[in-house]
Amino acid sequence: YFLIRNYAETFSDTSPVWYWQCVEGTCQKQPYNSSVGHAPVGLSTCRLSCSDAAGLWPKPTGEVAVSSIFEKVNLNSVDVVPKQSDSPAGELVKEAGKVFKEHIQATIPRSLTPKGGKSLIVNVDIKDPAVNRLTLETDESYTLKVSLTNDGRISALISAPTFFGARHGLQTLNQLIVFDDLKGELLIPSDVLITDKPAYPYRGILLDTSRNYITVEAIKRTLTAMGASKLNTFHWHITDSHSFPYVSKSRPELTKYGAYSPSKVYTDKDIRDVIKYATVRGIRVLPEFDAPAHVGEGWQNTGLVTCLNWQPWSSYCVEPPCGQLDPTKDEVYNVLEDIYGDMIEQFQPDIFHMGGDEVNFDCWKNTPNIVEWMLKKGMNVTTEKDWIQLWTHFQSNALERLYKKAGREIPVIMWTSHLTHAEYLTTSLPKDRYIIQIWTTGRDPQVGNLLENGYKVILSNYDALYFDCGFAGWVKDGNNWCSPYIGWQKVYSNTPEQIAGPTKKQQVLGEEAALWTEQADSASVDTRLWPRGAALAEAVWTAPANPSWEAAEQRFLVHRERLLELGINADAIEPEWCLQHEEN
Ligand code: CP6
Repeated sequence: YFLIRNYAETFSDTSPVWYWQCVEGTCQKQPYNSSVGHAPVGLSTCRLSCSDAAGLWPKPTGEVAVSSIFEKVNLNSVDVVPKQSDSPAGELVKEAGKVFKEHIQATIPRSLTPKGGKSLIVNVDIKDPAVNRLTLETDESYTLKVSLTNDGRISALISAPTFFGARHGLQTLNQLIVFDDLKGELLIPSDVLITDKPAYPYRGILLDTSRNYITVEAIKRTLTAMGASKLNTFHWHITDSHSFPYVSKSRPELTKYGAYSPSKVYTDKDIRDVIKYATVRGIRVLPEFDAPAHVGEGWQNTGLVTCLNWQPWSSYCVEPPCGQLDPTKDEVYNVLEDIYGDMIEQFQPDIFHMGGDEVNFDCWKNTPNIVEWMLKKGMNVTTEKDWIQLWTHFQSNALERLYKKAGREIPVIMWTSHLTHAEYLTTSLPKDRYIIQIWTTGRDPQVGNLLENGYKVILSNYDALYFDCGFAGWVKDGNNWCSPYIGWQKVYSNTPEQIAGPTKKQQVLGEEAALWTEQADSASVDTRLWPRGAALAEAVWTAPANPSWEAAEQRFLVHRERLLELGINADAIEPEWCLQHEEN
């Protein structure tokens, strides 16, 4: 954006050589000469008045009326004022107000200090100020108005049923305040009316912090970008067989033996810090404790895990190192109860993820004490059904311990697995207790069966939402572990309606992109997640009936620039030339 000034300065010229003008719905570069009869504007300002939906991302689902007349904002006189000041929501609005100001500051290049302008007061009116936790029923809608007051100030009003809606309104307002590089001014449209609400309540990102440790700093960058894109669920896949960075208050030895190093851990303080950072940005932190498979490091001395590090690994697990809890040991459920209790206390989750993916029956079958236990109980050990029975024993005991610690029948998410196959589904995982997260493709017959049986589902179909795929890492069966790379266009088009169909989309709670970290760590999370995570955000917030990435491309490029401003290393997807030139 600063090319114009620098270019002019290079040539010892104080006036710009070009400016942007909205011509028939596209921003076009115009030669500048001082006889231009109106104030020339920079690209960011032009986009606001010229782009589809004022360049907002995700695109609002209600009314969007934004004037193309701008007012200059005085950066030093911006105030966000909660009407319900002494309330849980009021406190959150004060924090969100700080984030709002930081985001405005981030649009301004360090070398420039915009001068003058009108003061901006943002009044936030929340109907239910007691709500400070997100649930699947939380109303996230908002209305945003901007107008000029008689006494020469700019007034914004955000009204919402809850803090979570109000926060989205603040984010939309953030996107409407632009720094005009040509004028060196901070601008806001003088007249705005926007009504908006998400199409789906669950809009998530999964981050695996076990295969590689992810720093709290990188997690916070992820939350910043999520908030800026109106995603609302950070699914923390905090443990797996590779490492155990989660510090459990009651079972700290799991971390002592299971973390990669004493510093590659998440302490109680780290976790509370992450949760606070997330809540202010409208995001729930959803803990997953994956079991009975995907355990290993940390459990070595407990005697509760079988096939730990067995070889050849491919006979006993999907990826090494293998490890699976032994469902026949009563002590397993005591440890689980303790971990669940710690997590419930820290996260105060409205829903809990119990994992349940990729259980390998040959692992249990080759464990003599398990076979012995089953035979003693009069069970068989030959067919798939027998192992399903053992797993169901595990799942019902684990669930009971979770409910006990939650003090209620907390809704539980489980991955698609053998248990979600048609023949076992309704008996193993009753639909009033379990939400199913689908990681297999949308074409999997399981999807139709889950929907037919009335289950609520979350879509994470790997052919569109596995953001770890397509990178040169470890090879399995002669092929890349997972491939190919999934382009943002595919993510954008993967709306619930496209996968579940128009009649069953009500059963879809939303979607989640997954970043498994076998081939990623803190250095790569930004480029893997962004800007593709934003493509997912519009697929579930706006959920266009006929998604067209072509129609969204210019706005998407603008949003990617916003993420860069916020310090997110969002990947480039095409030459900057495309940001400046629209195909007609
Ligand atoms: N780890 C866990 C993983 C995967 C899953 N669960 C996974 C499976 C297949 C692909 C990518 C990731 N690495 N715990 C599946 C839910 Cl292609």
